[in-house]
Amino acid sequence: MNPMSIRSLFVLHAVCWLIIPAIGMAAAPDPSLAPAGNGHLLFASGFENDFRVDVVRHNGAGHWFPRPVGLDKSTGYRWPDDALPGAGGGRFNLSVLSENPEKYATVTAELTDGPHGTETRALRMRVIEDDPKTGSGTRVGYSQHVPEQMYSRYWLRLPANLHEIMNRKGDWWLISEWRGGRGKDNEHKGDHRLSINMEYSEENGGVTWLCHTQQRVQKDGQWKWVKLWEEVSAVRPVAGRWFLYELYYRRHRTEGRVWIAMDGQVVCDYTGRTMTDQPLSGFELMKCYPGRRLYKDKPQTVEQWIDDVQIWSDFPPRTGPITPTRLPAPAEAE
Ligand SMILES: [Ca+2]
Repeated sequence: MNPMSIRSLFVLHAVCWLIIPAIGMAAAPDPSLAPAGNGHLLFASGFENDFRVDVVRHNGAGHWFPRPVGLDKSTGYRWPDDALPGAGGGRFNLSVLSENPEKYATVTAELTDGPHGTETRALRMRVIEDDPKTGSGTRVGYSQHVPEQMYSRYWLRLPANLHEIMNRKGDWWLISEWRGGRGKDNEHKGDHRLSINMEYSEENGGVTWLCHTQQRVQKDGQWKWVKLWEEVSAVRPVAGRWFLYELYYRRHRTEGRVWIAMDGQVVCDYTGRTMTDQPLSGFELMKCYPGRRLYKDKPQTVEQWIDDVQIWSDFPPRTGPITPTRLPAPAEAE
Protein backbone atom coordinates (compact mmCIF):
# COMPACT_ATOMS: atom_id res chain seq x y z
CA MET A 1 0.00 0.00 0.00
CA ASN A 2 1.48 3.35 -0.94
CA PRO A 3 1.87 6.12 1.64
CA MET A 4 -1.00 8.20 0.21
CA SER A 5 -3.40 5.28 0.66
CA ILE A 6 -2.19 4.84 4.21
CA ARG A 7 -2.74 8.54 4.79
CA SER A 8 -6.29 8.39 3.42
CA LEU A 9 -7.17 5.52 5.75
CA PHE A 10 -5.55 7.32 8.64
CA VAL A 11 -7.54 10.51 7.99
CA LEU A 12 -10.77 8.46 7.83
CA HIS A 13 -9.85 6.71 11.06
CA ALA A 14 -8.95 10.01 12.76
CA VAL A 15 -12.23 11.68 11.74
CA CYS A 16 -14.31 8.65 12.85
CA TRP A 17 -12.42 8.57 16.14
CA LEU A 18 -13.41 12.19 16.72
CA ILE A 19 -17.02 11.98 15.52
CA ILE A 20 -18.29 8.58 16.71
CA PRO A 21 -18.26 9.46 20.45
CA ALA A 22 -20.29 12.57 19.65
CA ILE A 23 -23.15 10.47 18.21
CA GLY A 24 -23.17 8.01 21.05
CA MET A 25 -21.74 4.87 19.46
CA ALA A 26 -19.24 2.64 21.19
CA ALA A 27 -15.70 3.73 20.47
CA ALA A 28 -12.35 4.22 22.11
CA PRO A 29 -12.83 6.93 24.73
CA ASP A 30 -11.54 10.29 23.60
CA PRO A 31 -11.62 13.05 26.22
CA SER A 32 -11.51 15.85 23.63
CA LEU A 33 -14.24 18.48 23.87
CA ALA A 34 -12.68 20.76 21.29
CA PRO A 35 -15.12 22.99 19.41
CA ALA A 36 -15.95 21.99 15.85
CA GLY A 37 -13.92 23.46 13.02
CA ASN A 38 -13.16 23.00 9.38
CA GLY A 39 -9.68 21.62 9.89
CA HIS A 40 -7.97 19.04 7.81
CA LEU A 41 -5.11 16.86 8.94
CA LEU A 42 -1.64 18.15 8.04
CA PHE A 43 0.58 15.64 9.81
CA ALA A 44 0.38 12.64 12.10
CA SER A 45 2.85 10.25 13.64
CA GLY A 46 2.82 7.60 16.30
CA PHE A 47 6.63 7.38 16.15
CA GLU A 48 6.28 3.92 14.61
CA ASN A 49 8.71 2.28 12.22
CA ASP A 50 10.56 3.50 10.26
CA PHE A 51 10.72 6.67 12.36
CA ARG A 52 14.03 7.16 14.10
CA VAL A 53 16.12 9.94 15.59
CA ASP A 54 19.29 10.29 13.55
CA VAL A 55 22.80 11.21 14.57
CA VAL A 56 23.16 14.34 16.63
CA ARG A 57 24.78 17.15 14.66
CA HIS A 58 26.50 20.14 16.18
CA ASN A 59 25.84 23.52 14.60
CA GLY A 60 29.34 24.75 15.35
CA ALA A 61 28.19 27.44 17.73
CA GLY A 62 26.30 25.69 20.45
CA HIS A 63 23.30 23.45 20.54
CA TRP A 64 23.00 19.94 19.14
CA PHE A 65 20.35 18.94 16.63
CA PRO A 66 19.16 15.33 16.49
CA ARG A 67 17.30 14.88 13.21
CA PRO A 68 13.97 13.00 13.06
CA VAL A 69 13.87 10.84 9.92
CA GLY A 70 11.92 8.03 8.28
CA LEU A 71 8.46 7.10 7.10
CA ASP A 72 5.98 6.38 9.91
CA LYS A 73 4.20 3.45 8.27
CA SER A 74 1.31 3.64 10.74
CA THR A 75 0.22 7.03 9.34
CA GLY A 76 2.00 7.41 5.99
CA TYR A 77 3.75 10.63 6.94
CA ARG A 78 7.49 11.01 6.56
CA TRP A 79 9.80 12.78 8.99
CA PRO A 80 10.98 15.49 8.68
CA ASP A 81 9.68 16.66 5.28
CA ASP A 82 5.96 16.22 6.04
CA ALA A 83 6.18 17.64 9.52
CA LEU A 84 4.71 20.64 8.17
CA PRO A 85 4.29 20.86 4.40
CA GLY A 86 6.40 23.43 2.63
CA ALA A 87 8.49 24.14 5.66
CA GLY A 88 11.36 21.76 5.15
CA GLY A 89 10.35 19.70 8.14
CA GLY A 90 11.41 19.90 11.75
CA ARG A 91 14.28 19.08 14.02
CA PHE A 92 15.01 18.34 17.64
CA ASN A 93 17.18 20.62 19.69
CA LEU A 94 19.30 19.61 22.67
CA SER A 95 20.12 22.82 24.50
CA VAL A 96 23.51 21.60 25.63
CA LEU A 97 26.76 23.44 25.00
CA SER A 98 29.15 20.81 26.39
CA GLU A 99 30.57 17.89 24.43
CA ASN A 100 28.89 14.48 24.86
CA PRO A 101 25.36 15.90 24.80
CA GLU A 102 23.82 12.49 25.57
CA LYS A 103 25.26 12.83 29.06
CA TYR A 104 22.87 15.74 29.64
CA ALA A 105 19.78 15.20 27.47
CA THR A 106 18.41 12.70 24.98
CA VAL A 107 15.46 12.22 22.64
CA THR A 108 14.62 8.70 21.46
CA ALA A 109 11.76 6.52 20.22
CA GLU A 110 11.25 3.56 22.55
CA LEU A 111 8.74 0.83 23.29
CA THR A 112 6.45 1.49 26.26
CA ASP A 113 2.92 0.86 27.50
CA GLY A 114 0.99 3.21 25.25
CA PRO A 115 -2.01 5.49 25.77
CA HIS A 116 -4.42 2.88 24.34
CA GLY A 117 -3.43 0.01 26.63
CA THR A 118 -1.01 -1.74 24.31
CA GLU A 119 2.73 -1.61 23.83
CA THR A 120 3.79 1.02 21.32
CA ARG A 121 6.74 3.14 20.28
CA ALA A 122 6.64 6.62 21.75
CA LEU A 123 8.90 9.64 21.92
CA ARG A 124 10.96 9.90 25.10
CA MET A 125 12.44 13.33 25.92
CA ARG A 126 14.87 13.32 28.85
CA VAL A 127 16.86 15.88 30.78
CA ILE A 128 19.45 13.82 32.61
CA GLU A 129 21.96 16.18 34.13
CA ASP A 130 22.62 19.91 34.38
CA ASP A 131 24.98 21.14 31.67
CA PRO A 132 27.14 23.72 33.45
CA LYS A 133 27.79 25.54 30.17
CA THR A 134 24.11 26.12 29.37
CA GLY A 135 23.15 29.22 31.27
CA SER A 136 19.41 29.00 30.71
CA GLY A 137 19.11 25.32 31.58
CA THR A 138 19.39 21.96 29.83
CA ARG A 139 16.34 21.15 27.69
CA VAL A 140 14.99 19.19 24.74
CA GLY A 141 12.70 20.70 22.13
CA TYR A 142 11.20 19.96 18.76
CA SER A 143 11.06 22.95 16.38
CA GLN A 144 9.11 23.18 13.16
CA HIS A 145 7.47 25.56 10.73
CA VAL A 146 5.27 28.24 12.30
CA PRO A 147 1.72 28.16 10.92
CA GLU A 148 -0.63 31.14 11.25
CA GLN A 149 -3.31 28.87 12.65
CA MET A 150 -3.29 25.27 13.81
CA TYR A 151 -4.79 22.68 16.10
CA SER A 152 -2.58 19.95 17.49
CA ARG A 153 -3.03 17.05 19.85
CA TYR A 154 -0.83 14.41 21.33
CA TRP A 155 -0.80 12.04 24.28
CA LEU A 156 1.60 13.05 27.02
CA ARG A 157 2.86 11.13 30.06
CA LEU A 158 4.64 12.93 32.88
CA PRO A 159 6.58 11.24 35.70
CA ALA A 160 4.68 9.44 38.47
CA ASN A 161 6.57 11.53 41.04
CA LEU A 162 5.78 14.86 39.33
CA HIS A 163 4.15 16.36 42.41
CA GLU A 164 7.04 15.28 44.64
CA ILE A 165 9.74 16.84 42.46
CA MET A 166 7.72 20.03 41.88
CA ASN A 167 7.06 21.08 45.44
CA ARG A 168 8.83 24.38 45.99
CA LYS A 169 7.76 27.93 45.26
CA GLY A 170 8.48 28.84 41.67
CA ASP A 171 9.21 25.30 40.41
CA TRP A 172 8.24 25.22 36.73
CA TRP A 173 8.28 22.95 33.70
CA LEU A 174 7.57 24.22 30.19
CA ILE A 175 6.06 21.88 27.57
CA SER A 176 5.40 24.15 24.53
CA GLU A 177 6.69 27.54 23.43
CA TRP A 178 6.37 30.03 20.55
CA ARG A 179 9.02 32.73 20.19
CA GLY A 180 9.16 35.92 18.17
CA GLY A 181 12.25 36.98 16.27
CA ARG A 182 14.37 39.98 17.06
CA GLY A 183 14.33 41.43 13.57
CA LYS A 184 17.21 42.62 11.41
CA ASP A 185 18.56 45.06 13.95
CA ASN A 186 18.75 42.29 16.54
CA GLU A 187 16.99 44.45 19.04
CA HIS A 188 14.68 42.84 21.52
CA LYS A 189 11.52 44.56 20.34
CA GLY A 190 10.34 41.41 18.57
CA ASP A 191 10.77 39.13 21.56
CA HIS A 192 7.29 37.83 22.18
CA ARG A 193 6.93 34.44 23.83
CA LEU A 194 3.95 32.25 24.46
CA SER A 195 4.60 29.50 26.98
CA ILE A 196 2.58 26.52 28.18
CA ASN A 197 3.87 25.62 31.64
CA MET A 198 3.33 23.76 34.83
CA GLU A 199 4.14 25.75 37.93
CA TYR A 200 4.10 25.16 41.68
CA SER A 201 2.78 27.79 44.05
CA GLU A 202 1.42 27.60 47.58
CA GLU A 203 -1.21 30.15 46.62
CA ASN A 204 -2.64 27.74 44.06
CA GLY A 205 -2.23 24.75 46.38
CA GLY A 206 0.35 22.87 44.35
CA VAL A 207 1.20 22.38 40.70
CA THR A 208 -1.19 23.86 38.13
CA TRP A 209 -1.20 24.52 34.39
CA LEU A 210 -0.22 28.05 33.48
CA CYS A 211 -0.20 29.80 30.07
CA HIS A 212 1.23 33.23 29.42
CA THR A 213 2.75 35.60 26.89
CA GLN A 214 5.74 37.76 27.64
CA GLN A 215 7.28 40.53 25.62
CA ARG A 216 10.47 42.51 26.03
CA VAL A 217 10.00 46.25 26.38
CA GLN A 218 12.51 49.04 26.85
CA LYS A 219 12.45 50.44 30.35
CA ASP A 220 15.02 52.72 31.96
CA GLY A 221 17.39 52.08 29.07
CA GLN A 222 17.16 48.30 29.37
CA TRP A 223 15.11 45.57 27.70
CA LYS A 224 12.90 43.87 30.27
CA TRP A 225 10.36 41.06 30.10
CA VAL A 226 6.76 42.10 30.72
CA LYS A 227 3.95 39.58 31.07
CA LEU A 228 1.16 40.58 28.66
CA TRP A 229 -1.39 38.09 29.89
CA GLU A 230 -1.51 34.96 32.00
CA GLU A 231 -4.09 32.28 32.72
CA VAL A 232 -3.57 30.00 35.71
CA SER A 233 -5.74 26.90 35.56
CA ALA A 234 -7.32 25.08 38.47
CA VAL A 235 -6.68 21.83 36.61
CA ARG A 236 -3.85 19.78 38.12
CA PRO A 237 -1.30 18.10 35.85
CA VAL A 238 -1.82 14.33 35.79
CA ALA A 239 1.19 12.33 36.99
CA GLY A 240 2.25 8.89 35.82
CA ARG A 241 -0.42 8.19 33.19
CA TRP A 242 -1.19 9.23 29.65
CA PHE A 243 -3.49 12.20 29.04
CA LEU A 244 -4.53 14.09 25.92
CA TYR A 245 -2.87 17.46 25.31
CA GLU A 246 -4.67 19.69 22.80
CA LEU A 247 -3.79 23.16 21.63
CA TYR A 248 -5.20 25.61 19.16
CA TYR A 249 -3.26 28.71 18.11
CA ARG A 250 -4.13 31.58 15.78
CA ARG A 251 -1.73 34.43 15.09
CA HIS A 252 -3.41 37.83 14.85
CA ARG A 253 -2.75 41.39 15.96
CA THR A 254 -6.13 41.75 17.68
CA GLU A 255 -8.17 38.57 17.21
CA GLY A 256 -5.72 35.83 17.98
CA ARG A 257 -6.62 32.86 20.13
CA VAL A 258 -4.81 30.38 22.34
CA TRP A 259 -6.89 27.39 23.45
CA ILE A 260 -5.33 24.62 25.52
CA ALA A 261 -7.01 21.52 26.97
CA MET A 262 -5.74 18.63 29.07
CA ASP A 263 -7.80 15.44 29.00
CA GLY A 264 -10.82 17.43 27.84
CA GLN A 265 -10.51 20.13 30.48
CA VAL A 266 -9.85 23.60 29.09
CA VAL A 267 -6.90 25.17 30.91
CA CYS A 268 -6.56 28.28 28.76
CA ASP A 269 -8.82 30.11 26.32
CA TYR A 270 -7.27 33.50 25.55
CA THR A 271 -8.39 35.81 22.77
CA GLY A 272 -6.60 38.99 21.74
CA ARG A 273 -3.20 39.91 20.41
CA THR A 274 -0.95 36.93 19.77
CA MET A 275 1.80 38.49 17.65
CA THR A 276 4.10 41.46 17.17
CA ASP A 277 5.33 43.00 13.94
CA GLN A 278 8.19 40.51 13.88
CA PRO A 279 7.80 37.01 12.47
CA LEU A 280 7.93 34.08 14.82
CA SER A 281 11.39 32.59 14.98
CA GLY A 282 10.59 29.35 16.68
CA PHE A 283 7.70 27.08 17.45
CA GLU A 284 8.34 24.19 19.79
CA LEU A 285 5.25 22.06 19.85
CA MET A 286 6.94 19.42 21.98
CA LYS A 287 9.35 20.57 24.62
CA CYS A 288 10.83 19.19 27.83
CA TYR A 289 12.16 22.24 29.65
CA PRO A 290 12.09 21.67 33.40
CA GLY A 291 13.31 24.35 35.74
CA ARG A 292 16.87 23.61 36.81
CA ARG A 293 15.98 22.96 40.43
CA LEU A 294 13.97 19.90 39.45
CA TYR A 295 17.11 17.95 38.59
CA LYS A 296 20.11 19.95 39.82
CA ASP A 297 19.56 19.99 43.57
CA LYS A 298 18.41 16.37 43.71
CA PRO A 299 20.04 14.60 40.74
CA GLN A 300 17.42 12.68 38.78
CA THR A 301 16.31 12.26 35.23
CA VAL A 302 13.30 14.40 34.35
CA GLU A 303 11.45 13.00 31.36
CA GLN A 304 8.21 13.04 29.40
CA TRP A 305 6.73 10.62 26.87
CA ILE A 306 4.70 11.62 23.80
CA ASP A 307 2.67 9.55 21.33
CA ASP A 308 0.20 9.98 18.47
CA VAL A 309 0.96 13.58 17.57
CA GLN A 310 -1.43 15.18 15.08
CA ILE A 311 -1.40 18.63 13.48
CA TRP A 312 -4.56 20.04 11.84
CA SER A 313 -5.13 23.26 9.90
CA ASP A 314 -7.98 24.25 12.28
CA PHE A 315 -10.15 22.52 14.90
CA PRO A 316 -11.22 19.12 13.53
CA PRO A 317 -14.83 18.64 12.35
CA ARG A 318 -16.55 17.55 15.54
CA THR A 319 -18.80 19.08 18.17
CA GLY A 320 -18.85 19.23 21.96
CA PRO A 321 -19.18 21.59 24.90
CA ILE A 322 -16.27 23.50 26.40
CA THR A 323 -16.00 23.91 30.15
CA PRO A 324 -13.26 26.38 31.00
CA THR A 325 -11.82 25.66 34.42
CA ARG A 326 -9.34 28.21 35.62
CA LEU A 327 -8.36 30.40 38.52
CA PRO A 328 -8.68 34.20 38.39
CA ALA A 329 -5.92 35.92 36.44
CA PRO A 330 -3.05 37.09 38.68
CA ALA A 331 -2.03 40.70 39.09
CA GLU A 332 0.10 42.15 36.31
CA ALA A 333 3.73 41.10 36.59
CA GLU A 334 6.54 43.55 37.09
CA1 LIG B 1 3.15 4.93 19.00
